[in-house]
Amino acid sequence: MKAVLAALVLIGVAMARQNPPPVQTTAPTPTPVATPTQTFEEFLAGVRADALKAGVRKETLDAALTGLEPNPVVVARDRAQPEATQSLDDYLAQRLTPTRIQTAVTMRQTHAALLDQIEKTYGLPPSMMVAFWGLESNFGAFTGSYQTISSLATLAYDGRRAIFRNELIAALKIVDAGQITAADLKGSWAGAMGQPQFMPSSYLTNAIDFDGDGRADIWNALPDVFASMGNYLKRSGWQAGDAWGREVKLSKDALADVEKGVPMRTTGCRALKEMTVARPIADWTALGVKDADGSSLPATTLTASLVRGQARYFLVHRNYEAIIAYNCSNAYAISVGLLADRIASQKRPGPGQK
Ligand SMILES: [Ca+2]
Repeated sequence: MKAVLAALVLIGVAMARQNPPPVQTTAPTPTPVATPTQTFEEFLAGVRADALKAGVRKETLDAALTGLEPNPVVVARDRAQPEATQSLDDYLAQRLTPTRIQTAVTMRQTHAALLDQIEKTYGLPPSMMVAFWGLESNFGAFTGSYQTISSLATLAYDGRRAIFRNELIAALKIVDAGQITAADLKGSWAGAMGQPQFMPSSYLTNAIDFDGDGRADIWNALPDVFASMGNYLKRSGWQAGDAWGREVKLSKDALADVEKGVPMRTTGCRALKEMTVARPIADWTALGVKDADGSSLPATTLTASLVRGQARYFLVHRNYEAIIAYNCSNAYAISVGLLADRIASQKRPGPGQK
């Protein structure tokens, strides 16, 4: 699960009865930061003992943990109070810039053969892989330069959060397996790694060595990057050939009827609780929901849930929940879907065309 990062980066959007509240876009502190009663060295000794029990070799631990210090920059980032708030609508406007869309279209063309090949294995369309890639790491340009082991040790120690301690042990397993050296294991300050921004536990479950060189290199090898994303989505329930959802229009009356007649979900991660239960398209049509261009909703056997911004509304299908499994945020997931649509709608040049 990438939920660790999602819990930190709360870019959810609330589907409240009134106007949805604004969205936090910087990382809040999820739990009060306790003053540690252990020294950092004592903490590391405990991690070391647990990692050994989990099968990590002594030599790996010696190399990775000796001389490790908490990173004060990570502590500062972690403790920073959220500064900005942003609605779903503003988030979309900021993320889906003409430059990003154009780059995405170009990247889809540049890597067409590889993306098409990976789609055959995992069922995730190239437009989706490129959309995830673009939003996670700006097409691989920004993967984070923090030492992952140091970041996770800092976060686990400072505030005593078990979730980061588990991620730290997962990171040590990755190094122990020879996937990458501890020095090259880098990512965001919060521990998300490489071009798909996987947490270490997610890497252990989902990363794929698609080019067959013996390492699942999500930092540098595009075949591994795209295949790992495809595998993640497939494992999260992505159904090949299904749509993710679409933007829709609701009149004021229709919105009032939806609020009266369609309950919100009560289970799942935060973003899922911010959407309605799933209903057949015929029900949404009966409630007065229209396609974004004002026409009737297209027929589909897929059920749909409503995701609501301040002025923009979306009906989403089961594949949307696979995107949410990658990052539990409606603003994020809608961005991925819309960007993928923009990529897929671009006609690729045929043979002999430029
Ligand atoms: Ca590889």
